[in-house]
Amino acid sequence: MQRFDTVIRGGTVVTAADTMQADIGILNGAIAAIGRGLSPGATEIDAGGLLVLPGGIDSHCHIAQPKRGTPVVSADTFESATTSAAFGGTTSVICFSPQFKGGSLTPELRAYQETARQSVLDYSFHLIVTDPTPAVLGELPALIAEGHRSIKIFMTYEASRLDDRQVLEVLAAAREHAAFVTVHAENHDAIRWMTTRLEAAGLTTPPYHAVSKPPLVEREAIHRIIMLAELLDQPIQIFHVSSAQGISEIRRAQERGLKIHAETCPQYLVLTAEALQGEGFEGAKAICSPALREPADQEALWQALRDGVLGVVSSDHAPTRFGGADGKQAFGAHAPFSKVANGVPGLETRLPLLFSEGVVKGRIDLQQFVAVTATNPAKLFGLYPRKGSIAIGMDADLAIWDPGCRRRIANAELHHAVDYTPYEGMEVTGWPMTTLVRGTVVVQDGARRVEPGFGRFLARGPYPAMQPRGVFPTGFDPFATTG
Ligand code: DUC
Ligand code: ZN
Ligand code: ZN
Repeated sequence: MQRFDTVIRGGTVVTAADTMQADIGILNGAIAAIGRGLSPGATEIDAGGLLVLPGGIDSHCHIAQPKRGTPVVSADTFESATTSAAFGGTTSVICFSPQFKGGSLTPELRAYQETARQSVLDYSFHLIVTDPTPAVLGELPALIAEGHRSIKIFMTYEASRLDDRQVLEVLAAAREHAAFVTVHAENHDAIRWMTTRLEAAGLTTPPYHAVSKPPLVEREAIHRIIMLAELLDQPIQIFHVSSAQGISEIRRAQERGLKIHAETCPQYLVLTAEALQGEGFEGAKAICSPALREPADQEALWQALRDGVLGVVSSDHAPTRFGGADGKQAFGAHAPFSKVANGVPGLETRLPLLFSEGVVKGRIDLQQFVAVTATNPAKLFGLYPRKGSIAIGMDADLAIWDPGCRRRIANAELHHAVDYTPYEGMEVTGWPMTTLVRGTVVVQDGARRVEPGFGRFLARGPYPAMQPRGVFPTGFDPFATTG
């Protein structure tokens, strides 16, 4: 009779393909058996009446990310951020190691690796490239070979944006050295122009943040990055898609067979631009980029999740305090919107919000929920088949959910170090009760059960989603060696 370290007994097991009544037997951190009436485990977890889901993979979250040239700091440490994520049913995170203009990638990465040693969850990094000089591009092959298989680029923000020529250089380097590219797509000059005009008119309160960056600035940049990626045949993922207009560009590209992937985030599914209207400076809590949109955009996002045009829901967790001199009010309690740090916190609430607003309200089904929160990000970023589903041999990264648990979101009960949540007071149905990583219980009965440092770095090798198609629009292959 096979002995297991742990058996999760009597739950409803859900994957992106199936729902089944089954026990899960775990041995040496991996799923060793899925079946009925499994033999006893050294530890038994009763999942009767509960759902057993793959642990969430949050493939876009800013955790203790170093910043330069700003008084704003990350409120979270790796410990607080990953603890918070674990309480929300997430088991792996992919966060960002930045490069700063004039600097290089490798020393920043080495310092960030040290910080990340406090992680409670398994983790991996995207490399942010803000200044693709030949020297910086020359660092990429070794770093990619080390397992940092994805690069993040920005089309806006003064400190980080690339022009189109630089975008092409990064896409080309990624293609040549087998890395994937993720993109923040907004038209920088259009935003700057609108911001200058709004400021001249004295319109600087938080609601004007959304006026300064309407959906068309997202649409234009999405269209442009798709064209640039097509030119040299490089698969990409577009981050935090917020608008119906943005989706229309992505849908068109996918229908043409291009390897264009895209994600959205709970803030765009759950909040609208109305959240920027709060009393006094309260609206600054909802300043994020792209900006919050209208109900019709939300409808388009839900439809795109159902259709598969949007394949991932990440948090874009941005751990900026609301109060204090190092948060959203760093430039004053009534700073113009252009001076307010962008982003909302959301590691812990990502899955409960999507479950409640998506599955419980019938907008997506359980299979779609698992796909966009775990299986798809695992496949898109090279963590599959180690992570992202429930199958024999995979890491036993699991979240055991009470689908009927009703909870009112309160920042005081979350585990991040940020002093607010934009979802304060929202009622949700469904919350993860127990989270396991590699078979070890990380969160149970409202307490963390592992020490900081339990998390492991996830090196990523080449994988199918990042493979180019081998199709060039001109017929000329810019990567062919001439002989
Ligand atoms: N937008 C970003 O581009 N990054 C962090 C947070 C945000 O809202
Ligand atoms: Zn971004
Ligand atoms: Zn981000």
